[in-house]
Amino acid sequence: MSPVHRGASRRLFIEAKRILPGGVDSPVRAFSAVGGTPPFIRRARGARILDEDGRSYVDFVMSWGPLIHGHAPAGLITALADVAARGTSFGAPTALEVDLGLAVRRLMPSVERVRFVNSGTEATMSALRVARAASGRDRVIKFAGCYHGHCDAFLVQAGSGATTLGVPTSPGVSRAVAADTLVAHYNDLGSVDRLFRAHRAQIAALIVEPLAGNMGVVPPAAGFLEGLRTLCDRHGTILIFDEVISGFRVSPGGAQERFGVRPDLTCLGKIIGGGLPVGAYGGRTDLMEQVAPAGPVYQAGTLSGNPLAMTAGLWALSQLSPALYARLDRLGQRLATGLADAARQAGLDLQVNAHGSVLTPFFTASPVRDYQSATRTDTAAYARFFRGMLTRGIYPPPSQFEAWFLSGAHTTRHIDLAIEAARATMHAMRRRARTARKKSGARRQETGDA
Ligand code: KE4
Repeated sequence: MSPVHRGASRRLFIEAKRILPGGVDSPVRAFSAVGGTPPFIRRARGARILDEDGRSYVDFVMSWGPLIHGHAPAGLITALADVAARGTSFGAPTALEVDLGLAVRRLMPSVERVRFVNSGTEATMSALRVARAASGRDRVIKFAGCYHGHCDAFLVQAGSGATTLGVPTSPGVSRAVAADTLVAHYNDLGSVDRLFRAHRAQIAALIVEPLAGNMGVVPPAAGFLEGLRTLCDRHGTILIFDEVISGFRVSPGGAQERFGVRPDLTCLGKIIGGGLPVGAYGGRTDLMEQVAPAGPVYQAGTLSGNPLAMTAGLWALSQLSPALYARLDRLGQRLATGLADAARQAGLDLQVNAHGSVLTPFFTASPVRDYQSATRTDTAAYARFFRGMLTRGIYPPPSQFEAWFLSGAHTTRHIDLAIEAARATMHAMRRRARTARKKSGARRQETGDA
């Protein structure tokens, strides 16, 4: 298939690079890992996005997770228009923040107190500060390939865009900060135990994505989360669940409800804002009462808890239902099975890690259970697959190390369109690989290298 010539997006990308670093406001959007020009999006509705060249795509990025109800649902737009007319931000308390805080606690009882912020990064950064203050310790354990936003302490062997761009440990993070960040291996309790033994009584917190999404989707192995809980209890370390992706995604109560492990602190984002900028951190009362002005741990934010974002979050949580999750599970399973079948028919090695409405296809014959196995997969194949899907009107994440997201706006038809596009793309990949091998063989014969 010839590459899509996107005149308007191409012109906009050139112009964007003259004012925005890389032409984007978040690195993964620049398509560096998959090549080509990113479509500039004009508008979206339901499961579809429309670019500036008038091309429509079935969207499996969904703004990287917040849009569990799809793009621009009518109820949300109405609620936002109504509340915006009364003022967008006051810098003063509102009842809406209380309502959303209570809604979060009803769904996640471990969140006894909560503070709203404006992004997942702010949530994780603040949770770590609370843990350090409460414990009087400095060190933090994270996992290679997990991504907790761009706070310095977490940009060490980070996943998501940091891995996608080949800078899992970012320049600009001071050696002193990096020295306090210890890195373990996901689904490997032994690697965690060894860090605890080596840094006894110095570890303030352990932060984990209870369902990893930023090395691609990697579910927790049986007993892994329970083991983390046990080790943290044994060493007096605060267990932080980064549920920015999994919160309200894998179940109404997030991964902590789905897997039955209670963290001390939880970080939230994405769905909690319904598509507007909201993050949150919360958990045990004794910890959260350390946060100013109740306690001495300072954290603040001009637009934290603003009525627009609170309204969007309240609407999003109010629409969560058992029927929605049952539907998302069915559609996620259908897509995962369809991608695997397409690869088998094309004779390509593919592993599809899936959990409910999030999944990641990896081009490899081996299981993907952690960062090491994820980074050994054929990312060039993923890039070819991505370009083929985009050409065929499907918009997956432009990186191997991300999750595909479904929503309540996706239908069986959308899933089947994606599967049909995957079949055609994978067959084309197979044909191209065969042709390349034949040409390579012919060249070797000519030069006598055979
Ligand atoms: P934000 O600061 O981007 O709102 O949240 C940071 C964050 C924290 N924790 C987890 C588990 C996350 O996945 C994220 C952000 N996710 C990425 C996608 N993997 C956001 C997309 C982007 O960086 O452009």
